[in-house]
This record gives sequence, C-alpha cells and structure tokens, in this order.
Amino acid sequence: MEFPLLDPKNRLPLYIQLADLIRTKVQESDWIPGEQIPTEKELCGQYQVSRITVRQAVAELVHEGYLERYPGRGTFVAEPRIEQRISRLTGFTQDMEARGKRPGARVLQFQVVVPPSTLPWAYRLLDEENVILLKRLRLADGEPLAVEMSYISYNLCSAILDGNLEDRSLYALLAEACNVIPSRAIQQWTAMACPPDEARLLSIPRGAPVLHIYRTTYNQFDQPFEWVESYYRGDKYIFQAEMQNEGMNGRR
Ligand code: 16G
Repeated sequence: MEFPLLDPKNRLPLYIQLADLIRTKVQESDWIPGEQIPTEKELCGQYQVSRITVRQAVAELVHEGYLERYPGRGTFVAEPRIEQRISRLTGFTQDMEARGKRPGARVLQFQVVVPPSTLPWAYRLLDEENVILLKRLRLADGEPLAVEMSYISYNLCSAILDGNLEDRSLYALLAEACNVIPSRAIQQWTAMACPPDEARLLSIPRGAPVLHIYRTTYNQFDQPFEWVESYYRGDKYIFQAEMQNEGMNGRR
C-alpha cells in the first residue's frame, strides 16, 4: 500500500502534517472507533519519519480525543464524544435518541424526602414540605455516562410517583402525567475529580475528570420543577456553545 509522504519543505512541522493525515483517516472512517492503529515502528516506516515525530503526532491526537493510548496494549481510535449544544434544552433520552444511541436509566433512589437545606429553590420559591428525590445512572447503549440526582417538585409532579422510570424518560413522564413541559433551564458546570461512589457507578477510576453540573429547570409557566446535581463523564462529552458578540461592533 502507498502512503502519502510528508513534505519537509512545508512550513508546518512534520508531526502536525502527520497528525493531520491520521485525523483525516479517523474523520473519514478509514480507521474506526475501537480499531488499533499501527505501531510507532510501522508508522515510522509508512510515513518515512522519525519515532519522535510519530510520538508527537500521536500525543497531539490523544490530546484532541481522536486516539486513546493503553500502556502495554497499544493505541486505539477513540469513540467520538457526545457533542451537546448548550443553547437548546433537551433531556438525556432525547439527546441519545438523536444520536442513534439506546438511552437507559437505572433507578438508584426514587422516594419522597424533606428538601435538603442545600436545595436552592425549594423553600424559597415553592415552599414545599416534601420533594421527590430521583437518583439515576444514565446509560447509552448500555455504557454508563452520567449519575443524576434530581430533586423534583412534589406539588407539581407527584403523579410521577405512580410511574416507572427504569429505562424511561423523566421528561416524557412529566409531560404525560403532570402536564409539566420543560421550557427553560439554568445550568452550570465545573470540572472535578470524580468522587469514589460516582466513579464506581460510572465504571471509571476514582479521581478521573468529570463535569459536575447543576441544573434548575422551569416549566411552561416558569415555575421551577427540578433541581439536578449530576456527574457527567469528562472523557465522553463535549458541550458546545454558540456565542454572539453583543454590542462591541469591533470598537472598544
Ligand atoms: C438531562 C438533564 C436532567 C434531566 C434529564 C431528563 C443535564 C445536565 N441534565 O440529563 O436535568 O432530568 O435530562 O432526561 O442535561 P430524561 O427525560 O431522559 O429522563
């Protein structure tokens, strides 16, 4: 097989040129997720470059999330991350179905509790004596992606208590049983090292990076009905936002 040779006269360093070629192979599915890529030695031979160049190119693509390196086993094409636009309010089931993945939910806790004092809105806005606590492990094609702990308004949503949320969508049940339609949400993210209990549930090493997310979601009458604390796997997600320059018009 012929391999395109890199151009030493090109102003781009050789490792960038090599990374571009490998990235294209992944993007065009010549190399597919889970496939082992050739060894360093093979890449050196195929592209007529030094080991250092190959190492730098592979390191760059590991950094970008295209490749994953497993010491002692080799380097593999990574599963693409789940890209989620943050300008649109969606639920997990809807997100996964839009990507052709099978959404799943394992219910870990589903009960009525006294609102904890950490809850930002429950007392102040709704003044509820009870809230519904729903803790779930969320899966896509059977793989754990997130742990979500939702505190849901009892007054607005108590009808969900008769429903089954195992592998079902909360937002679909809320619409059906309570006429609660998620209409807007305030969400914040921070990066953190995964705590031990969540790491066990997510099947990732304790301390692996996760996105710690808080969301308050409002219904069609602008009443808050859920407050969610969740841990999303940092190796599986990209959150993407479109930003507008409002009012600068290129002037200071
Ligand atoms: C998302 C939401 C969560 C919501 C869930 C409903 C984030 C960070 N969280 O995971 O607040 O409860 O969707 O999904 O986006 P469901 O309808 O599949 O149960």
